[in-house]
Amino acid sequence: MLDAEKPFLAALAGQILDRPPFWFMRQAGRYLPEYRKVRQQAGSFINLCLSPERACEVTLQPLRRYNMDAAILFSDILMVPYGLTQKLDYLEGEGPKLEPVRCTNDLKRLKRDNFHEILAPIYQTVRLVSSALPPSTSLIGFAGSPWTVACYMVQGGGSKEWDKVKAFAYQDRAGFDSLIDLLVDMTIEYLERQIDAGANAVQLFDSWAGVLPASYFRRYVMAPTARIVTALKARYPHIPIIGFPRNSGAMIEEYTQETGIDAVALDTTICPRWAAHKLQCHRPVQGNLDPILLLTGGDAMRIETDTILRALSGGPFIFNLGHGVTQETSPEMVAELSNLIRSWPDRR
Ligand code: 1CP
Repeated sequence: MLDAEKPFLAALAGQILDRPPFWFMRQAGRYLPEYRKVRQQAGSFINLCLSPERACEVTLQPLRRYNMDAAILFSDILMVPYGLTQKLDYLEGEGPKLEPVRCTNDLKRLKRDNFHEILAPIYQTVRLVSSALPPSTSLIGFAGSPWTVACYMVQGGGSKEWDKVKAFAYQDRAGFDSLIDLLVDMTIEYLERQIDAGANAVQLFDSWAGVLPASYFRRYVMAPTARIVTALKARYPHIPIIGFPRNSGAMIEEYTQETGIDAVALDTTICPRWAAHKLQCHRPVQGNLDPILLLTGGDAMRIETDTILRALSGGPFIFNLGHGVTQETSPEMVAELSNLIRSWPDRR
């Protein structure tokens, strides 16, 4: 498929389009009644991720409503620890719970031998979605970045402080390095399989990139990202890689220029005009409407959307949110935002 036929890939290749392509992080999920229905039929969230027909269906649901320029594989960043046989559960209303790995000795519990067998249904989902999409729509594969996945693996779930994972990194460098090395290897293989199955681009979600001091950011966010990019580029030079170093503040400049990623996703806190000057001159950017504006709508949402479009649509740009769609969002508000983005050429 030529980039010209897929606006999302054209923007990632550096083209400036009249109407920026768009998709939304967490565009599939609990804010959609049709998702809740399939989710219930699947029984558990893990079951949903590992049932190719159902996962394909929920991947396509938001596109039927809003016709985004890209679909994102329906799965979760924690399927990588699951493939390494770490015990994982998603508790209703509480988020993910894992049996934590807190020291070198605990790492022995992680087994990589059956990784691809365990995750084979995910590759099958990619194949199903890929063959169902129209030629103008792209399919995004994804993984969590090694640092963010390690956060959940060591902490055992979500956290405000991430004290346990930092303690591991600060006290046992060799041990923590070996966990990161394992995650770099598995992430490369995992994304390679998604690309082989039909993903047109991949995104690395680094949701907790912003909690580290600069020196550790370089070691555990930037260096592993660069290793993944180098390995994928060697085999798939034409597959674009988007990095999302959430809340990394000023470090996003170094991250954008030095990891080799093709495009950078901006979190909600990044000033779009600053990004136009400092980042978009180096790489295409994606972002960054505050997803909470989808709860309130009105002038605040319209003005903020146009501010982003005005600042960034003069360069290679993909409209997105600064973080995921929240569960409380009304589907009608997502329709309004989609229409606003589509009608930008009439207002610019
Ligand atoms: O029961 C349910 O329906 C569970 C809710 C849910 C959903 C819909 C979870 C549990 N994961 C997902 C899907 C998901 N997760 C996608 C699919 C596609 C899409 O975007 O439409 C993606 C890309 C993710 C990625 C993900 N999972 C991230 C990175 C992005 C981000 O949001 O920062 C993270 C941190 C996770 C972990 C996770 N999985 C689920 C939850 C509730 C969480 C967050 C836990 C926390 O608050 O720390």
